[in-house]
Amino acid sequence: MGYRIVVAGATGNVGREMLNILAEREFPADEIAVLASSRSVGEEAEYGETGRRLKIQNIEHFDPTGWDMALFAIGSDATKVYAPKFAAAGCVVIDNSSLYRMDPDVPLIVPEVNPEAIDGYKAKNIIANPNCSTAQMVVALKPLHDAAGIKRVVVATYQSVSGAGKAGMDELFEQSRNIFVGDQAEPKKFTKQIAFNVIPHIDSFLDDGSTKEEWKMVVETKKILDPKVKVIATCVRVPVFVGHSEAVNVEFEREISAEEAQNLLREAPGIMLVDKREDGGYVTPIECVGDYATFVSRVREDSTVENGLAFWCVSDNLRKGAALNAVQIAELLGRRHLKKG
Ligand code: 11C
Repeated sequence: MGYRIVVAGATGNVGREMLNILAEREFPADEIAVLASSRSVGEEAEYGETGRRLKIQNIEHFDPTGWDMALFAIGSDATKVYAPKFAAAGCVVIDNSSLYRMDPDVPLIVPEVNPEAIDGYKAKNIIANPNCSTAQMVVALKPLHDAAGIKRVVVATYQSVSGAGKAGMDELFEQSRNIFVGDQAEPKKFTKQIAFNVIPHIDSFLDDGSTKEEWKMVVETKKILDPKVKVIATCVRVPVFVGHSEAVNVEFEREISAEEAQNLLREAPGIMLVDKREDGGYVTPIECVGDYATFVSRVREDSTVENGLAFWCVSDNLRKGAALNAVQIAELLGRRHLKKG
């Protein structure tokens, strides 16, 4: 006997990837319901490459009673309406929005980093999935933190336009085409031209001059990895369709060489170390698309601080940064709490 699982937001970038990944990983589902807003009712969603097509149902009229888990990729506003309803009906919500991430009664989970924290899900029947830029960074930091104790992280991100949804991808495509044919490249979704440019601004500005995306990397890393770890982030949008990259500098309590770090990262779950120290011996976002791993390259010592290391990491933001992590949480929940069969 398998699970009855719901995917809400099945027409978006992340919802589609959730269906692909459930199918790829042969998630033991007896039944799958795919939900979206009334606009998409009547359409169908593909269940990965299985050839199965699932009819999209209206989330407004869906009764979650008797369903085991729901993967939500519907944004904070809709989550606020539907997550409490699903959770109260006994269907555990695994939510990709930022709404519940910092709620002390909601575990924020990256299965390679803090799987045991999932045991707290019963307080609200909700589990939160982190921001994409946080997820890949904490997977890479975890084995290094266990070995040498991280004091401080300085990170600059290079985030793809798919983090801003389909509208972000369309804007990069249209602006690039318009520039080639000599037309205007007016910004709509982004605040400045994204084609052939980079924009040091993701999400809204906060009073201290940082952005909400940068704040998320700070507070989510503390909640998932260790509240003692200090983080400063500069989050930048780049003209890449899929795949977030990060340049990370870490200061440790104890000495750790680049070679020790490479050996730890090579063995760590969820990481693929590609660090050849030669032309092309590193991973770029184009190469990570469709993959599950967080790729780490360019590991080296940082002599500007005591016990410092620097590295580069890249991951598919729609997968490890969102849909894959959500499916891994569903698998973890099944193994630890909702056993079937
Ligand atoms: C971006 N990281 O690249 C964002 C997208 O809190 O889940 C995901 C926002 C979030 O724009």
